[in-house]
Amino acid sequence: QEYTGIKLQVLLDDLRAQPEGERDTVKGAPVGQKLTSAEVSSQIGNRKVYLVAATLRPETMYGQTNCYVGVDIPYGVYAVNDTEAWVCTERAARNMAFQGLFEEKGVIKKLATLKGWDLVGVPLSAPLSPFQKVYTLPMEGVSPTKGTGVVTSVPSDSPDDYITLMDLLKKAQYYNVEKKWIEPFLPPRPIIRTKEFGDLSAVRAVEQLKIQSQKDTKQLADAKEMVYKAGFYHGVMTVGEFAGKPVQEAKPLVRAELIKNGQAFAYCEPEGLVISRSG
Ligand code: ZZB
Repeated sequence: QEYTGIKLQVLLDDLRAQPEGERDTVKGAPVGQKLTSAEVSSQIGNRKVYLVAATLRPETMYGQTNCYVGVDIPYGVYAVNDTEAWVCTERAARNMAFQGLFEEKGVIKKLATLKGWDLVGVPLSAPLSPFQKVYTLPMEGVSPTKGTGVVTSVPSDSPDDYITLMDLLKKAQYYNVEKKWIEPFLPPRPIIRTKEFGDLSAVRAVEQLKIQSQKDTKQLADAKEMVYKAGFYHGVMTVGEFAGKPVQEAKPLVRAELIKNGQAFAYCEPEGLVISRSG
């Protein structure tokens, strides 16, 4: 499976500038506290820190509104070199090391360990997103054994991403998230038009299949497949540099552009080899 690894930069200065009171508003999870703690900071040094998300749909990066992590999933902060560190699962870091993405081939250098909870509320800069700052949010369905364990969210074209945002907003207290991390990014802005679902494929599919929450996993899997197919075979870009082009044409072009700009990289997942090392 060839993914595109998307680099979402942690806005460390913004995080540090947040007043203590504001950082503590999420019960049980002081926002980003761990990432900016003295202990972790000393390990990270002057490196820029990125959450890295694996996607099959680089052409949808124009619609990013947030990033998702699994709250109980263990993540590591891995040194890429002296200037960058990436946040992902250990399993992904090992794959990356063998794919030559880190300074020393086959070697991983872990700077810190975090739980997904430690990342919730962390502000990010996402490439091609119309928003300057997006936030890290919790999602129940994030798999620790797929991709990097970090998922970038495109609610216009991913039913899972859309319904999770709705869930979080409806039950902000239960999920321990701030509405201000969600409300400014809704409703989703259209980025791709399909003949099946019109301008906001994910929203239409969620309505059509009467999906109520992230717990409707069966219907969500169906919706994902329908929206994938519609986007791939009949999607036309309505925003960005390749507006007017079919998705099939835009996909490799957006990918190449992101990689050229240092905002993404090729990341492969050895199929059928994902069973042995979970978490
Ligand atoms: C952005 C995006 C935009 C995605 C979209 C989908 C869609 P697959 O086919 O099952 O491999 N994803 C990546 N990693 C994980 C994970 N660890 N746990 C849960 N979900 C994950 O699916 C790959 C897609 O699943 C990725 O592409 C990512 O979401 C998510 F408009 O990234 B995608 C109709 C789907 N649309």
